[in-house]
Amino acid sequence: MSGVVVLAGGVGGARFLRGVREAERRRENPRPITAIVNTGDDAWLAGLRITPDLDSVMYTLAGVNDETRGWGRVGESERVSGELRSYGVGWPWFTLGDLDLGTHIARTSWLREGVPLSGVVERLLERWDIGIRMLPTTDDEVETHIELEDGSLMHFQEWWTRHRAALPAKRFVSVGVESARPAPGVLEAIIDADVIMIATSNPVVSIGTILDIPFVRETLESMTVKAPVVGVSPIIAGAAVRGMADACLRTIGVETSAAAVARHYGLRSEGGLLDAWLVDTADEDDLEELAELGFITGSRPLLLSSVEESADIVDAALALVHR
Ligand code: FO1
Repeated sequence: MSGVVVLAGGVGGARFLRGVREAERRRENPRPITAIVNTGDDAWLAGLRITPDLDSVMYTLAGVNDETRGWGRVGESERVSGELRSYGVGWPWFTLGDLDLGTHIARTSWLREGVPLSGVVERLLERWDIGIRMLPTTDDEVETHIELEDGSLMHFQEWWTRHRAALPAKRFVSVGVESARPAPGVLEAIIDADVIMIATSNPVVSIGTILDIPFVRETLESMTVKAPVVGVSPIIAGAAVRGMADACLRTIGVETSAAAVARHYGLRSEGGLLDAWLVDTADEDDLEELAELGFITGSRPLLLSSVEESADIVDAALALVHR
């Protein structure tokens, strides 16, 4: 059995995974953890392959992430990015730190040797012992783009970091998704899992983009998967905790509430994703409606304020399906 399998995005997902690792460490018999991480934010930049969500998880669980900015390395410097800006190379609004560039150069050199992204992740993790297994959702390049009002496509990173998701978006497009396939180990981990967790990541551009890779959603929702699926709400008191999840939810016509996200993910017994859904105490009013729909529900404070607190949140979520 592949233990605890977690679908996760970047910054919020990394903090959630730190809680999953701590929760398992506190158990008498810790189970293996497999993170299936979103690759839709990835981009080619200055000739290098950037994989923000994989890097956020790797750096955070290695304890070398910049806790303040939420992305990149602690103790970072930006000498090379100043040079790139002077040459007009890359995106001036997307800073690649010097240490971070080390990761991108290593990744790109291996990719150029023909190593698939999943192999690159394995090699990077030989250096950072993060205590969990991390899989990219796919080895194929499937990048999230935004279709703007005028019909043009903009890369997610430009919309997100340059425009702070303030440009009205008509829809999200995962370019090339039709021909993509899950990375080695992804479907097997889902099928063999003891329990599957949906992290407090952006339901649209982190979790949704994982589910949109062919066969992922179908496998998760098929009854061959015996593991219960429990999610933790990324919305607290009707507001997105991190990033601009509300802008993304609005784009797909989903209300920014704990209940609306659960309904969006759907109930497992009706062909959806979730068996159980944990909300913040501020959203307890939503629980009655969700329970009537058939969700197993619970509530507690959900701010991932510390590793201990994150582990307590994970334990509370697991308790919903380990009755
Ligand atoms: N986010 C920003 O808001 N500004 C940046 O300059 C920036 C640079 C950056 C470099 C590497 C990396 O892995 C992530 C970076 N991010 C930056 C965050 C990134 O947009 C997010 O991690 C995700 O892509 C969105 O969740």
